[in-house]
Amino acid sequence: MSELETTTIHKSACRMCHGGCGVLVHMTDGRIKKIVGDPDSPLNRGKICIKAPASIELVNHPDRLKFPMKRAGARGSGEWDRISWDEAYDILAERLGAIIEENGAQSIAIGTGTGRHHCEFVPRFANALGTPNWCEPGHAQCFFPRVNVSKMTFGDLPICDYYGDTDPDCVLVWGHNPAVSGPDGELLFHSRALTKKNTKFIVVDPRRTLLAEEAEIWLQVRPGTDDAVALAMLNEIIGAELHDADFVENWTFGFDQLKAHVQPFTPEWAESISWVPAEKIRAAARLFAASKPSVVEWGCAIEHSPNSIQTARAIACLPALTGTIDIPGGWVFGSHILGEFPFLHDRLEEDVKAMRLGSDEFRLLGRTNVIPSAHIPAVFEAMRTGEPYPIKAFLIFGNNPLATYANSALVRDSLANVEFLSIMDLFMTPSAELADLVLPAASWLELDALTAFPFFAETTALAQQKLVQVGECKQDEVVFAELAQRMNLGFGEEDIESIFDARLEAVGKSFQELTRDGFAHKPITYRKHETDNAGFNTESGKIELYSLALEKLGYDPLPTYREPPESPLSKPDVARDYPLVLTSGARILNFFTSEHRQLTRLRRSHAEPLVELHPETAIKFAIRDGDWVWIETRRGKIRQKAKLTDGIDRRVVHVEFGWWFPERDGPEKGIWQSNANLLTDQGPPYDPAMGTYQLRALLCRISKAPAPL
Ligand SMILES: Nc1nc2c(c(=O)[nH]1)N[C@H]1C(S)=C(S)[C@@H](COP(=O)(O)OP(=O)(O)OC[C@H]3O[C@@H](n4cnc5c(=O)[nH]c(N)nc54)[C@H](O)[C@@H]3O)O[C@H]1N2
Ligand SMILES: Nc1nc2c(c(=O)[nH]1)N[C@H]1C(S)=C(S)[C@@H](COP(=O)(O)OP(=O)(O)OC[C@H]3O[C@@H](n4cnc5c(=O)[nH]c(N)nc54)[C@H](O)[C@@H]3O)O[C@H]1N2
Ligand code: SF4
Ligand SMILES: [Mo]
Repeated sequence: MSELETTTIHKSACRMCHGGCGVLVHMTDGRIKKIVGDPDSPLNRGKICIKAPASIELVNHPDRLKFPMKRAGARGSGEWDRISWDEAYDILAERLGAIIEENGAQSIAIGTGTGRHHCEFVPRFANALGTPNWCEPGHAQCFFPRVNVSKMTFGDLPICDYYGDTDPDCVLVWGHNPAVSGPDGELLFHSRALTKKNTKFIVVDPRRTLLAEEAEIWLQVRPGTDDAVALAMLNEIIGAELHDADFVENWTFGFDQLKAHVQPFTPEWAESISWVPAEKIRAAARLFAASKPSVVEWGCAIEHSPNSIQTARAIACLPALTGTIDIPGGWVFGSHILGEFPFLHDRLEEDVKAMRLGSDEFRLLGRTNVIPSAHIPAVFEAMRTGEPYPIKAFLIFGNNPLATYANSALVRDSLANVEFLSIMDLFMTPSAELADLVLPAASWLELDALTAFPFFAETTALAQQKLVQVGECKQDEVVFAELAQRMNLGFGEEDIESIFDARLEAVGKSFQELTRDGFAHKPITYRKHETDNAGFNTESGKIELYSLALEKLGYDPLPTYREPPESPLSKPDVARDYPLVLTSGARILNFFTSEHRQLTRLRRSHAEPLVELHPETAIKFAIRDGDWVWIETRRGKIRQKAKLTDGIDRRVVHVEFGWWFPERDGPEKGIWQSNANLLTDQGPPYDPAMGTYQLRALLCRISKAPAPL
């Protein structure tokens, strides 16, 4: 280092996944040199994963989109003209203005992806624009089923208390792999650390994960049948009177109804459905009931099936029965450090809200949801058919729709039908190649953001600060405000710092002050329901084993089982041709959704997409470890490389999701080769309340494939 160079250290929060691990960013003469964990962060306490240092490569990557671009040739031809932001805003204002005038704002759909820095600003922008139709591939099938179920059952979202002096005695890990996925970043480190302590693990997963290896009990469930297992655990706990009778009596509502309801759902009944031996289900129920404090780590696998709400409801009833709620080391409610986010929901008139696609049928998704959203299949159908009204424009801010929505071929056909497609992204993805306008997005080191973690519990507020500028990249939030100004929307025009400052009033700091400190923390207090007999924020004031909210919406108030729509039991005729059960998308440490495939540091140790097979299944099809394998469903056919493991059932196949190959020439960049969503289905049936479609329990067949060219 020359004598003139100066190094400064800045606090920020890593956003290479949707977590927010506190980090220290070392800068020398305006360049990022090093990213290390912030030991002061109450969340990750100095730990980071391999993705955080790879951010430096992301910031400087030669393939980054750096300027707005407008399509020059035919759609998907890969021909682009560089334009200025001014011109981009002119195009947007003109095209959107014309659609609003002719068809109404509801004919503009807004898309985004999961939990990134701007995720709350996207529905806010949709509201500002006047459209009820915003969507993201992870909303009905990721986290929001859990959030909504929690609000309806407990009045708030419980999180696992890893933050105080008491460790959980038992962790019930359900359809979740936090030791890899985070997913709020720091959970990765907490879950791994607990395996070294006395905490016992029960893991419900079709694959033997790192935590399953360490577990007291591993329930190797057939994909998509978690509801049956959870109901049987309720049956066992209630039938053997293992529940906390005092807690149930004082703090829950509907125990007698639940008791009568779960009587038929014996562990033997669940065994015949889920392939999990009845004795193991009993043992898991008994261990969970005997442990206090205990927690549930539930993940998105329970939400990748069309019974997402009732599956989450059945699981949520378990800790309610054992009374491990809001106690040290238990399932606790957060401290909600920030003031409310200004979503601008009231900007939409009731008749406009009523036009939200799919909201008549999926009333939890489209109406009472904590952030009401449109039904994805209905949005794509409106693009294709113009029914019930046309979607003329789709504006996407951070989503690669061909990679992450179900049934990529249908998605492609739907996108081809919209008159105007605009995509804002860090890179020219295969989906962005189909757009008319592409906008360059700033990465997490290039923007200011305020986020509170864990999501919806908000014990810790984190500031990200803009440290570098790449090309003409902008952060999405700024684009929303500038576009709102350009279009004279009269809503959503404020600068983002004023929004951050308003949310931080409760903390007593400005955003600038938070930026200096990196974070603000509000510790969790316990047994809040006992304080002044406050109870729970539900209609009955108690934990609702019987959900009055669901009943009011016209859905089952008690948890139910529903066989996956394409399974050996529900479609035996299809199973004759497609005899294996397919699941998809278990998270990979190196990547985030369809991201990071271009970062050499992360790609090096996971170069190709892998399909997991049992060695005996592989022998049947003459497949060896490392061979390319065709995986085929009734929707499509892809190739991934065989990874043989006896940690998966002989009847089950797991494919990775999110795969495309940024290094390939041509605009398609290999999106049609190994992409799991060529196999999945967007069709009905959906979760009756949330509209969830099926990503993880389908029927497939396999065969040996030649290596792709
Ligand atoms: N590194 C990294 N971290 C991530 C992400 C990423 O892409 N990469 N993605 C983020 C996102 S969007 C999310 S939603 C979270 C997801 O993170 P998690 O909620 O942990 O979910 P997954 O890892 O997708 O899957 C968890 C487990 O579900 C199992 N599984 C598959 N089918 C079933 C089933 O039918 N039932 C049960 N019980 N289990 C099943 C898989 O074997 C897997 O081990 O991670 C987030 N964090
Ligand atoms: N088969 C199958 N499909 C799945 C899943 C599965 O397990 N199996 N998981 C589902 C789940 S849980 C989820 S949450 C979704 C995930 O779906 P998404 O979160 O939508 O993920 P991506 O499609 O990878 O889109 C993210 C895009 O945003 C870009 N990006 C990153 N940061 C920014 C930013 O700050 N601004 C902008 N404008 N762009 C940015 C990235 O480069 C990337 O192209 O996928 C779902 N799809
Ligand atoms: S877990 Fe997520 S937030 Fe934490 S360091 Fe890794 S990528 Fe960053
Ligand atoms: Mo997700």
